[in-house]
Amino acid sequence: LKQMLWGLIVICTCQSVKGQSNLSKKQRPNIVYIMSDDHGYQAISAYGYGLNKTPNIDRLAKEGILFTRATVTNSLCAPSRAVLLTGKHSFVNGKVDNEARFNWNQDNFAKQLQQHGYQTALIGKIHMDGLPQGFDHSAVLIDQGEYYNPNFIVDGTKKQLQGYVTDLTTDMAIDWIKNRDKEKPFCLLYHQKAPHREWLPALRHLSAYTSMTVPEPKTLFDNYANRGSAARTAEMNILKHMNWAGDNKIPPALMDELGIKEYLNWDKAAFNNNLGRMTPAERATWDSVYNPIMAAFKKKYPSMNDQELTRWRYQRYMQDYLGTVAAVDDGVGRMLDFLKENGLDENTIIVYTSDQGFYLGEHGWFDKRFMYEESLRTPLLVRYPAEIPAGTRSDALVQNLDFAPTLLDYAGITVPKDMQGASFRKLAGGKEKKWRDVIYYTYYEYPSIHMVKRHYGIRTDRYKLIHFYYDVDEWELYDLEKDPEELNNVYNDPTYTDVKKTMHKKLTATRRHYKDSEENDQRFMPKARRK
Ligand code: SGN
Ligand code: CA
Repeated sequence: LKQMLWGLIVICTCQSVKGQSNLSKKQRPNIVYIMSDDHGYQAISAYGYGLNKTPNIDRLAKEGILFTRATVTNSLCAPSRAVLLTGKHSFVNGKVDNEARFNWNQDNFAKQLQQHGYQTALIGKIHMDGLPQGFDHSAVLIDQGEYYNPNFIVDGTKKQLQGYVTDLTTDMAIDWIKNRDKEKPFCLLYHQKAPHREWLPALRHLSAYTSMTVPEPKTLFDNYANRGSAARTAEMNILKHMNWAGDNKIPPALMDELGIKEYLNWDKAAFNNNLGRMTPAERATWDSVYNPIMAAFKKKYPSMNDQELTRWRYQRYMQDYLGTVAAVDDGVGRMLDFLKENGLDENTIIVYTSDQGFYLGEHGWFDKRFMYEESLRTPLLVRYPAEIPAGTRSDALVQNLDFAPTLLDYAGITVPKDMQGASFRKLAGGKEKKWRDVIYYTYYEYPSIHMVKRHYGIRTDRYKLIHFYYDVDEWELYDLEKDPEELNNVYNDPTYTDVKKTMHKKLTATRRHYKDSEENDQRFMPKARRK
């Protein structure tokens, strides 16, 4: 008996030693975390919006789980990435907006995986200064990155690569797995720049996508009535605030000829810089597709009214946006095939998501930032046949806050206590039904491009309460069951008095739970604006 007890003690001590996962070496799954930039769930065919076809991303839905109501905590690029890495809200990890510095010295889940014997890599867009920490290898774009012949920082050294960014990112991601140390499990963060503005598709997709007609959303001509001032003053309307040259690809010379003025003073420069990166052969192919479109526009423009122009600009926007998604989907296909061919498909957790959602013309908008559904939600699909039944759908209120704890949980690593998210491993595996009933959201980047006011709020299964602050003090309440498009703020509607009360109570409790406060709201304002 004594010997047995000693044996037990030895086993237990070995397992809890730092550097060991709670799982045996063989069991530890690999992780391929795929994240694109600004990929709205509406542009994934598995979500059923009928805008485009993404057969490869859809494979993840068929073979794994699709979350219909996954959300982010702060709908902006760099803050979302900071939440992913740290498992903490923006006001805790410090990266509240695209400008704030991200402190790489703080803990992140890649560092945890590394400390527990995983080999890790980060390839593609990260949008944060400083050498990434937690990765054995990194090849990242500079800031937003470029579509054609982009610059990468490979393990600290800048290099210009030849080719199309989405394909290059996929090539590097696959090569890294090929050349890995086969004795160790791996975690790869494979982050696409696409479909971020200014939406330059790969040459192979130009013809098909520029000739498609995309269905219009019901709210394309939203007049922002029955809401607060935030929706009315935001600058992300397709007709009024989208760039003509950079975004819609109208050559600067044609803009001049037609008397179209830049809305942002870098519009023409963006067009020239983006297309200027192409080789002469690439440019010739591009021109062969876009020149006829622009010639037709030149004829039509003088007689177009605002409605016609909105429609034209919406089509131009969506054609290029969906065109860039096509290469992302090709990349997912190549990755899935590669994993399968190499016998890695059973023991690898594959995640597909975006850094946030995006407006594809809903409310007349592009961009994100708001706590309204299209930008609050993000696509999320996970494939892991060892645990997740094929073809599962879940409407649970999971968030990007949960990625770090979930992935650590799958790897058998104890989740650090200060991470604020929760592991959705059991939920995804169908082993648990219980889940949070409220999510918390914060947004800070104002005043800034797109002028979306600072706000925070909560969303439950049915309701959403938002507080816009800083230069206003406005509340909005939405009944998502009766008003899924969020066109009617019912905050002052007497029939919602009780709901309002309950939601306020929940908001206070949720702010307290995550350790957010008015002091925090103040702390992240420019000094001159603080109380
Ligand atoms: C740029 C874009 C914005 C976009 C931000 C943040 N303008 O500023 O439309 O919201 O990036 O995007 S652009 O004219 O410069 O393209 S994020 O995804 O990186 O947060
Ligand atoms: Ca983004």
